[in-house]
Amino acid sequence: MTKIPKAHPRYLSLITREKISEAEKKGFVHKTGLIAHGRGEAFDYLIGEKTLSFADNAEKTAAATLIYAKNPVISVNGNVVALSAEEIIRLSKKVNAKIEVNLFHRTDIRMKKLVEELESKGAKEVCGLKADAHIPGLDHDRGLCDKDGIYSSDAVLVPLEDGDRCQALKNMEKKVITIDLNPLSRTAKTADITIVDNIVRAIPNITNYVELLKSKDKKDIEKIILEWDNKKMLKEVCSFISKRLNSLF
Ligand code: PTJ
Repeated sequence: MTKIPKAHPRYLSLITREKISEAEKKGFVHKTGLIAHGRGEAFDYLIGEKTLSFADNAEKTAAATLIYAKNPVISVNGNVVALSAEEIIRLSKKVNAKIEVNLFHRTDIRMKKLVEELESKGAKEVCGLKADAHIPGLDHDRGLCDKDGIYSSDAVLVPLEDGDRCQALKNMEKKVITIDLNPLSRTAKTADITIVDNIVRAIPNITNYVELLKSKDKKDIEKIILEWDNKKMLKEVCSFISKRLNSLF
């Protein structure tokens, strides 16, 4: 790994970039995952590289949704494992969610490597290898899933993907939460709850909210979920970005 001095003004961003680059060398991240990461970095710059109030609210609503769900699943791809494996495992244990590896560039080798990586870091039940079910309407490998994983879930966290799986999961009447720094992505616009934040900030904050909300009454949890307006939030994000850009210079 390239040595990055702590005093560098872009230290955190450069460390995260190194993580992705190392994970690509190990075969966890697909080479196009580097492009996906760059897209995320650009949007993170636009929001000021911090968790804004609309993201914090979305993270709270995501926590409520995962607590409320009977059978929640966290779907992970190469980038997600590279950046947030430990935090994903911690969250999955707090809300009793399964973790499922679901890849666009699916190969047996990548699937096995990612499952093993998660297990070596303490994940108990990692789905994805069976691929004994199919999400209707998807004619690429993201449609492959486990019957006792994503297929039978009622709520799915689908971070870092811009595509058509979110709509297909919604067609199956699942509640879909995404984490995507790009508020304009297809997934961001389709999900029930979109968290416009960097995954490295978002997952720990969702876990904190799970700890705060877990002891609340079911009615209070339902209220948080019912009050969420995703479209309104996305409009607020776009308006925030445009105002921020206008006031910078
Ligand atoms: O591992 P695979 O084979 O499943 O491949 C994964 C790809 C690269 C296909 C997947 O990451 C992908 O769908 O890439 P896209 O289409 O570029 O979408 C990724 C989305 O995640 C983009 O909208 C980015 O803005 C966003 N993003 C990237 N990095 C982060 C992020 N959002 C939050 N935090 C990040 N660190």
